[in-house]
Amino acid sequence: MTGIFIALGTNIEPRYEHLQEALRLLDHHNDISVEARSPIYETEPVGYTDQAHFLNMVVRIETSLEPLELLTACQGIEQQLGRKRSIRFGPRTIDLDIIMYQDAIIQTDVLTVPHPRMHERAFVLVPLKQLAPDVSVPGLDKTVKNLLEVCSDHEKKDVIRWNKTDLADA
Ligand code: A4P
Ligand code: MG
Repeated sequence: MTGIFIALGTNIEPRYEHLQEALRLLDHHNDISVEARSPIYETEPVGYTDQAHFLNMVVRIETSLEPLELLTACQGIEQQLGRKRSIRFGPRTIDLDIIMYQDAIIQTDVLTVPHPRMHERAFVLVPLKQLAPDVSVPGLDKTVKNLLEVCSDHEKKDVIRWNKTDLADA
């Protein structure tokens, strides 16, 4: 069984509170329970680089929701946290991406699973490896560990373990 994984990202303060609130809302959803959470990482922005550093993490959930229903639930939580969409890849209070949904391979206008950019993103693979190093990514037939091995050192060095105590330095 592959598992169902959601990646969380935020780069608008208070970042830690945004993560906590998103986790709380996910776990309080009637049809979702958060089973495991990765450590939190502070990461350099990828894609649109002229923006603040992110906090990223990954959780494994259990849910009775179908993938599209789960997407709607995630978007509802993004809305509750005041997410405004302006620049693609730009600043966000919270982004909830469905990384994998069991062995499903989904390609529709609104949902692509596994997430189409997960395999090249250290800010997803590093936390995901903490939860599921040996899970094979559907459609790629490579494990999370293998994908991370071919990720550039440059990308990996931009993903640094973050602790709540680091708030003192903020
Ligand atoms: N969508 C399709 N597949 C999925 C999926 N598996 N999970 C659609 C969630 N959504 C999915 O997303 C745009 C559309 O993608 C949604 O309407 C949904 O139907 P969005 O969240 O509205 O916009 P976005 O996040 O700006 O776009 P996207 O494509 O999700 O961006 P990414 O790839 O998530 O990149 N750098 C660091 N260090 N850390 C980050 O977390 N995140 C991004 C966003 C860029 N750079 C980053 C980070
Ligand atoms: Mg997104």
